[in-house]
Amino acid sequence: MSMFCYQCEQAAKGTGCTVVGVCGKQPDVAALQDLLVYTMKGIAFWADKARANGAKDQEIDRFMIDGLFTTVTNVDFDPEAVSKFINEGVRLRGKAKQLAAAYDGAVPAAAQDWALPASIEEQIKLGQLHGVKDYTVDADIHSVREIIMYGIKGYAAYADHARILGKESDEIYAYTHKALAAMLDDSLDLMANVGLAMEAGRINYVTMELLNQAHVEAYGHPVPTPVQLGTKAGKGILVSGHDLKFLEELLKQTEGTGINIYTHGEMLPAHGYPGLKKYAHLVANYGGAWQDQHKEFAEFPGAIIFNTNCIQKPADSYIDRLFTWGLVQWPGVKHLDGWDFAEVIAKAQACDGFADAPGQEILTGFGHNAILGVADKVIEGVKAGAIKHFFLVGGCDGAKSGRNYYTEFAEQAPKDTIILTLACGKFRFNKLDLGDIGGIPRLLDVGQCNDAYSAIQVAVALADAFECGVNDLPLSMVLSWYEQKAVAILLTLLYLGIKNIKLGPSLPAFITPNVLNFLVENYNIGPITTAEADLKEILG
Ligand code: FSO
Ligand code: SF4
Repeated sequence: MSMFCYQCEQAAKGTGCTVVGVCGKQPDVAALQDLLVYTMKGIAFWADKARANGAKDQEIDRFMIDGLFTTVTNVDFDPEAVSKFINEGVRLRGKAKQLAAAYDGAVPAAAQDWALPASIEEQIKLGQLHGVKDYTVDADIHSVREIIMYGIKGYAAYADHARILGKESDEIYAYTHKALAAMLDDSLDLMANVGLAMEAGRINYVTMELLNQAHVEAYGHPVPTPVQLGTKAGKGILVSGHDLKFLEELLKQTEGTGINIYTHGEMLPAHGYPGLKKYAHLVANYGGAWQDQHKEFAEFPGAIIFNTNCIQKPADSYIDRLFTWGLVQWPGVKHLDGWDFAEVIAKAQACDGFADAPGQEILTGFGHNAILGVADKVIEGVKAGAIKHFFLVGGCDGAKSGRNYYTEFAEQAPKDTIILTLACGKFRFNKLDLGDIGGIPRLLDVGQCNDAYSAIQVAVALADAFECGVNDLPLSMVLSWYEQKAVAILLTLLYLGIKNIKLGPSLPAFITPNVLNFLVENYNIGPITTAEADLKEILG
């Protein structure tokens, strides 16, 4: 076995990638990411002890978030970049140990003073020893540890976006150290680990809330906004990822240049923010979800830049027009550090650009503020029987054919139901005309995956209005997962006590039968079947 990774829904054969990642991750990068995670557990051990003595360190705290986000699916494919992180991690492990000076108990291997080999080849060998297959506890505890690890990786992405907008929370850092340190403590039993997993759900909620605050303070509450799917005459830059601050800076730097900015994938909801939509050259959304990038990027006659996942192996047809920024990296793709986008702008100027070809318009911008702004109408609709049920059909998209389920679900949902959606899975059905109920569109795009926070606010407000619990509302969650941010969101929903979630297109490879039973017994979580059967079951 040259590698082992099973952190995402694409895990080969439903069990794990062992030769090369289905995502394109090579065994060398997999081993280096494993070594980085191992290094971070060592840092966490000391940082947690240091915090118990009241000693905190901003450099260490921020490093952990960046390091974890780096190992999320479809983010960093560059061995040199991951190796740099490990080097830095070993230095910070020493710093954390110094801060925890008074400790003289037992020290787990990851936190000891192991030296990092200078060559990347030797680092890869070391990484191969410390992957997820290397565990000393029973399989169920290991499974829960992996759930926690992926939940933390997921919220690390959101914490990174929030920090870029100037928002940090010590609660997030404290839990991250505590939970990673707990992964080195074999004395913790299964239920202690389950408790830590629920806490990861709470911390993800805190992180999504922080990011929501950061977005709203910077750009205002999203408002319902039509988004053009066609093209406009002129040069263009396509922005993929989740980072709104990046988009704002690019919009500022391209103002008056004649370059039009197009959003891709999870950047679509950016069109709903007053502070971003005010730029006239933010013209349209181009293409569908991340897994269609090969075909769509080849046809985009401009520069393309990723500011977060999901990047795929670039094709020769567009690699010279492709850029990465932030933590996303692919060997051979031009990476930009900092906030000067002159190179992307120059590339866009040198490309052909588009002709005018207006297309369909779709709606976005239904954050909780917008939906709750018409709460009276919604509540009246439910009371009068015009709205029978709400569905949250949200989550990630991916390449598997079983994901047609979500399109069929949206198509077959009865006309007296409303569908809230978020994240990139929406591209399966967001061009359908589902009509409206008394002026309220039947399909409401709440935003990015992190805007699960907004969907939760809507659910809680409805529960308050009807004086019941969220589980008693005529609301069902039908979720699609792909990578670790979805794990974080699922943990949040479980932490909030939400039951009866349907999950697809397949269940995670890192969940053992016993852990799955626990989730079924306590939360009645279940796999999707067919749209027809699930709708029938939900609607009785
Ligand atoms: Fe999708 Fe990719 Fe937003 Fe993920 S673009 S799959 S869950 O990174 O984060 O929804
Ligand atoms: Fe496989 Fe997913 Fe891991 Fe990539 S991230 S190696 S596709 S399990």
